[in-house]
This record gives sequence, C-alpha cells and structure tokens, in this order.
Amino acid sequence: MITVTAFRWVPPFAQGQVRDLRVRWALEEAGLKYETRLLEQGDQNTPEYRALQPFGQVPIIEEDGQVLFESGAIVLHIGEKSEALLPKDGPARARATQWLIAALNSIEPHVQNFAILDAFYGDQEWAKLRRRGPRRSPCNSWPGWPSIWARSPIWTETVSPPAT
Ligand SMILES: N[C@@H](CCC(=O)N[C@@H](CS)C(=O)NCC(=O)O)C(=O)O
Repeated sequence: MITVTAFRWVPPFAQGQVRDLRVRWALEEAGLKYETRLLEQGDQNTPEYRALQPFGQVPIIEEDGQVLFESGAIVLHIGEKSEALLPKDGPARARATQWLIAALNSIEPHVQNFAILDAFYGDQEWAKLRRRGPRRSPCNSWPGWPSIWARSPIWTETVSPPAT
C-alpha cells in the first residue's frame, strides 16, 4: 500500500494548494489505492521525518519500505505504474515528461511568486510595485503566460493575474 504524507491543517490561503494534492491526483488517475499520513504542525521537523524528507516538507510517499520525496519525482514514479499518465511509447512519453518538467520548472516558480506576493505581502507598496514587473527574470521573460493563465481555471480562481 502507498502512503502519502500531508498536513492535517494548513491556513485557508494554502488549502487546496499543498503539494500532496498533485500526488493524490496522480494516484486517483492511476486508480491506485493509497493511505494518507497526516502530520501535525512541527512533525515535519522531527529527526524521524527529516530522515525521510531532508527539507522537512510534504509530500513523501512510502511503499514497501521505499521512500520518495519531491512531488515531481513521485508523480513520475506513479506514472510508471499507469500508462494513462505516462505512456510507454517514446514520443508520447517524452511529451508527458516535457510537460511535467514545464509545470515544475517554467510555470510553478512564476505562479508561486505571485502567490507569495499576494498571500503574505499583498498590502505592502513594494509588493504592488514588484507585481507590475514580474515577467522579467535573470534568464528570460515569459511572453506566453497571459494566454496560459487564461486557459487555466485553477489558477484564475486562486491567484489573480497581474495587470498587463
Ligand atoms: N519541491 C518540493 C516542495 C514541497 C513543499 O514546498 N512542500 C510544502 C507544502 S506545499 C511544505 O511541506 N512546507 C512545509 C515547510 O516548509 O515547513 C516538492 O515538490 O515536493
């Protein structure tokens, strides 16, 4: 049986956003049974948990004595068990992996930036100024993000896009 860790409680702004969701979602899509191990606040920093997840974060999965952390790695691992998620054939498999990496590497950092600005610093002037120029980073701009945003109801419900 697969066990996934999650927090028993998170503040309202984080509800539905915690990264165990993507693992549970993949497990549901794959039709795999799993159990949830709910952590109390602070449990993530115990030596026992840190030995499993060195950064003190959720999620991890445990299965037959094997432990995995990092939601992307976990979702890939689940994909190996379900062709609905990760096709066996070369090009389709490469495309699925491409989108997984894009979600983690090209999209999530930007969305997280906005979420942090809004959730923690929304009333501060510097945050309002920062929000106006979010497209530039040291390596790239992201000209495609408004259209991607518009097509993604989950994001538009949770983090409002910046003014263009
Ligand atoms: N890159 C990690 C990030 C995991 C992560 O940031 N988890 C957050 C919840 S979404 C966490 O456990 N935070 C608790 C803490 O940092 O104390 C992954 O994708 O698994």
